Amino acid sequence: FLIEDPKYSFLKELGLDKKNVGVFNGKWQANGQVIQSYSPANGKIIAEVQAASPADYEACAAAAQEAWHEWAELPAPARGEVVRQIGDALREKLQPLGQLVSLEMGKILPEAIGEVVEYIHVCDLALGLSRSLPGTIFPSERPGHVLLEKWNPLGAVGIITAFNFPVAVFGWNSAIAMVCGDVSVWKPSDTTPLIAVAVTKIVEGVLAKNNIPGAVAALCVGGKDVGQQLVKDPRMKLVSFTGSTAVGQQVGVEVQKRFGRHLLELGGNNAIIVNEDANLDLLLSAALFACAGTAGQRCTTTRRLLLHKKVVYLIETGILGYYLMGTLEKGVGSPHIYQRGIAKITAPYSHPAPDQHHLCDERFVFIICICMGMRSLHQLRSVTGSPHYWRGCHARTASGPLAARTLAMRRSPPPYSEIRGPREFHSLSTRRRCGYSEVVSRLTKAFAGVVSKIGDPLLPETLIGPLHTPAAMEAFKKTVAEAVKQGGKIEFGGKVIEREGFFVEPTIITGLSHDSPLVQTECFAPIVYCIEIPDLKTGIAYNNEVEQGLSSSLFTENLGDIFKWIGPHGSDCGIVNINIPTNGAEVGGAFGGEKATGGGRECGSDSWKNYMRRSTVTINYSGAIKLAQNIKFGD
Ligand code: UN1
Repeated sequence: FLIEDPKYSFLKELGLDKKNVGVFNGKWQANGQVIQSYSPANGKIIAEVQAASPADYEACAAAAQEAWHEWAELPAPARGEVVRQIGDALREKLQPLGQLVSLEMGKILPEAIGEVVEYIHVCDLALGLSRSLPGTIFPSERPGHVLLEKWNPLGAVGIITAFNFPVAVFGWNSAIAMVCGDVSVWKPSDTTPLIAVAVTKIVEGVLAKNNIPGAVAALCVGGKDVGQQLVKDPRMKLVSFTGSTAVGQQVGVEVQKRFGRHLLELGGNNAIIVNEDANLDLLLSAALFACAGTAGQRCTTTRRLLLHKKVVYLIETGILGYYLMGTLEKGVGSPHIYQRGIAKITAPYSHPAPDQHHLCDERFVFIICICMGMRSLHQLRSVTGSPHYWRGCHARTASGPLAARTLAMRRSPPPYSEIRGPREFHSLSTRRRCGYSEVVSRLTKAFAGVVSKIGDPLLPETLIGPLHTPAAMEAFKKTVAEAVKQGGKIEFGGKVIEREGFFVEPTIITGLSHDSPLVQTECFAPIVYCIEIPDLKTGIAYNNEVEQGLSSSLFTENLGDIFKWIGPHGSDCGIVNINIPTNGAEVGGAFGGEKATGGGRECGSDSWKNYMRRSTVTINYSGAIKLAQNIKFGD
């Protein structure tokens, strides 16, 4: 057992043992089968957890139900205070809990810690919510009447979570449900039971300190059988389920049969559209995390890159040159130069037409940049970008007396005393069209750069950890083989890495049609399909044609296209990003997706409404009965 190895002493810090009880109903007691938890990085057993028997589940649900009465009676701010303390307890255990996530789930340590941070953030959010849960008063059409909305807790909620976010997704549900006045029964993935036990112990500590029954946050480690029991249980007023679309659909149907509520977070088949004018440097660093981060095991991982066939490639960043700034009376003589210095051009910008940006009245400000190595003013003109970044200023290339001055300056740089700077410019860059194939080749280079950083997720130099199970590795192999059979080309990766643990190479595949069954299917591994698009409209159509609708992103600098993308004919996903990866959402917004992703929303915004029931209340203080719609009935 790895738990006996001093290298993993953090397991003991979390109160874990060689044999652990996986059921908590206020007391730790389990009678089900014993699960061995493996580290995906080496296939070795970490420790054991005893799962729930059907009777154990029953005891959990009953204890949670019982605890609810007390919990629901606490004022929301008092519940918020308990959640705040849970956040603090998580802060104290951030490091060891992150390490456990890394060891048992397999994601790299910074991401594992990030996941615990996500739970902490939700605690902060829930704390605020506990003092601001709204209830609206509407104007009544009847005199002497008040029409209002009162929100009450649901009761017990069932939380079924997946292996890939074994802490955060529980946290999203639990923290919000708690301030809403609900209690929960948590059924974690049976491949991450140690994490569930460790998290529950942290929550238990806080509840005990506040003399609150532990069953407010009950835990029931188990497999499909426990899940089914929970889904069918009418005491579970809401079932929040994260997992595959296939299982989620069954959960939805079962819960609906008993008119329970469900919140489904199912599969994704997320795309990034790379528009013609996208900033490729941004795209490449985003795409690496989006496609290969977490070894492709986020429901928000980018599975499809939809690349405009004429993407503009910005070659240079960080050119050094000189600049002059001054004013020139329209149509007259020589310019007045008020500033010159060294220009450091840091971020490329792709808008090509300075002349589209108009000037302040009869004088205008100009900015000249003479890039080192520039052969002619003509060439300078061809690389001058947009002056967006200086309000009221205008970028011009040189002509007339200004040209002479510029050339002179190029031959002999201004005296040192006159040089200010370096000043950062954002608008100059050399641009050329490169298109789809060059983007793919740059992406391939970026992927190649991380291969040496695949390894033990607990080591600081590692960027990509293992897949979670041997079954996931098999699914990866099968998908790659099928892609090749269907005429796809492996541009990079495609292989299982020969070492202990479940490691695969991040993989780029081209040559498959946008509507081929493989491209339309989510494979929970680091495989991305590159597909060429002739224009944004087609890109949006491809983005939307898959059955899932979780996350999406568009890389562009074009304001009009951004509004198309977020508008009624834009992305049909729950998460619609611009110039960021598809994954890595913050907790402040509502998280979830449309269509086969299930339609649920968790975390921020008004997701709390899922965990409460709404009563519409009309109070008559007029002393007389008056019917709505002014109906006269009898006298
Ligand atoms: C998941 O993969 O189930 O947006 C959740 C993200 C994370 C959550 C992912 N904040 O990638």
